[in-house]
Amino acid sequence: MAADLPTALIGLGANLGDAAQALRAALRDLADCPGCELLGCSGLWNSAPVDAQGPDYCNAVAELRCELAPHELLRELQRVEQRHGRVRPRGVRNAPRTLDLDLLCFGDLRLHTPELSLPHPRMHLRAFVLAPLAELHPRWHLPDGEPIAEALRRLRAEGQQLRRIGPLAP
Ligand code: PH2
Ligand code: MG
Ligand code: MG
Repeated sequence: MAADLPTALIGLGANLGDAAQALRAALRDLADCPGCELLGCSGLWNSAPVDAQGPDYCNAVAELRCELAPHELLRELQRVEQRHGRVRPRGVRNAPRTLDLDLLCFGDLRLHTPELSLPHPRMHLRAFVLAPLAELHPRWHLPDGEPIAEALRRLRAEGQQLRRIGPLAP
């Protein structure tokens, strides 16, 4: 696959059933998505729910090289979520889920459509996104220019708790 294609960052999360197993299986599914090549992934993180109810989450971040357009990739992510039994109860915000795959960034693209905003508009507020992302890209800067390590310090100081529990990839 051409090396100059954009890379997409995907946030993986789950807090129902065997969440760690779901994230491992989802990583294989991402590697198998048409037009996508898995470049790398973070470890597996355990995190308290942020702005949500239910059990603790498992979270991770994966990086894909991608021939698809952003909306095509979004559709692939939704297909994988559905294959993992994702349901979206009406009227419940951030309901517990068997698998959540969020498109965080697609190269440097900035996009605002009803289905998809890029970069993900809440990623700078979430240590469960930034901690795994910092493993992959420790010198990464948030879209507003803040270094990822500083953003992470800020979120941890605000009380967001998470810990690395092991590798995601075999
Ligand atoms: N996802 C949410 C809301 N809250 N909290 C944690 N710890 N991890 C998540 O993946 C998560 C969350 C909405 O998608
Ligand atoms: Mg999410
Ligand atoms: Mg989602």
